[in-house]
Amino acid sequence: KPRLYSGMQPSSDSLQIGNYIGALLSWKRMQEECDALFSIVDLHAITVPQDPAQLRENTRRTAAQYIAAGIDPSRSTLYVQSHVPAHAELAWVLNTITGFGEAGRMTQFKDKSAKQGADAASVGLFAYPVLMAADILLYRTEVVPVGEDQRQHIELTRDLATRFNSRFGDTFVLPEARILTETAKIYDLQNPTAKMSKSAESHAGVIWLLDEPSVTAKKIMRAVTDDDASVRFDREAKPGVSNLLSIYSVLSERSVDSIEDEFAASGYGAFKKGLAELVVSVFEPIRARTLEMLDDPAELDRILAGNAARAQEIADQTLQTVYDRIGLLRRG
Ligand code: AQP
Repeated sequence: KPRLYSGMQPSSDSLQIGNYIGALLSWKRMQEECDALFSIVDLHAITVPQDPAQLRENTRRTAAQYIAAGIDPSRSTLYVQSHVPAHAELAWVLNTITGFGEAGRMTQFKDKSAKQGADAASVGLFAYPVLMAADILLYRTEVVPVGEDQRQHIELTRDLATRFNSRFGDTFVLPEARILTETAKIYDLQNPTAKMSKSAESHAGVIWLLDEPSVTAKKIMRAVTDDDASVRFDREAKPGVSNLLSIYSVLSERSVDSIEDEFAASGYGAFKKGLAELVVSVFEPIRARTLEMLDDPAELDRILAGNAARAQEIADQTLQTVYDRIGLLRRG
């Protein structure tokens, strides 16, 4: 089975529907045919300021949502990144073979640091893609399912792996990005040309997995559309309606065409009502299961510890090989 690696940051107390559609749904499918590792990447989350108590809580909540959404911790390795020290250790080694200019060309860093202001951005944020390369390379990963925005980071990972292999001998497997389709990208309901995001400034356009059903329904009913009153997919001219159609299509496993046909004669109200019912019916059981698991944090921690041990076994082997190849003296 091909080895697969992916992760998500514990950067809020609930995941949003974009994380579900863009990541969890495909992870759930891919765990059947891959040897998958799914990480809660807390070391990545701290590249922007986090409240310590909240971060701890969000880490458990993210794990619970992974499991409630269908990631099976007895089949896939679901663990917390910082529980496996080799991530930070390999990242340090990779930092030493990464060019300063090379890292500076990463567009995500440019975007995020511009948002924060150049002086507020940390060295950690700058080195984020190198840590991501370490995550992937530690496990001899072959497949990395990511959105289009991560393509550049996977390219960097491949460059670093190639560089290391040619300098120190064949050590790393070159991973392939499995780029998720454009329809898997979900936009903010209030600002449908911007990606829906956990760290959006306003929550009005974000559908949270753990929102009360009535709140979810209200947000969908208030989603920005247009005055054309026709339920039709046109990303350019009708971004709001197109976004709602994407969500409808993915969650109902129906084609956009058939949904357009169904609502051809009705206005936006009926369409939104149908979508709200659909979203609530998918999220309600996930929400209930998540809250149930959060009632027993000791059991959740036990699962995470067992999975971290499994991940660590693989990671430590790779790290030891790397240390030997670059000439670090083994502790006697
Ligand atoms: N709007 C989205 N549409 C489709 N997929 C999405 N993902 C996130 N937003 C959307 C996917 O979810 C995973 C989460 O990755 P992450 O936690 O590392 O951060 P992100 O991509 O930056 O996600 P957020 O929600 O926007 O988090 P913050 O605000 O913390 O940066 C990835 O697989 C991503 O593609």
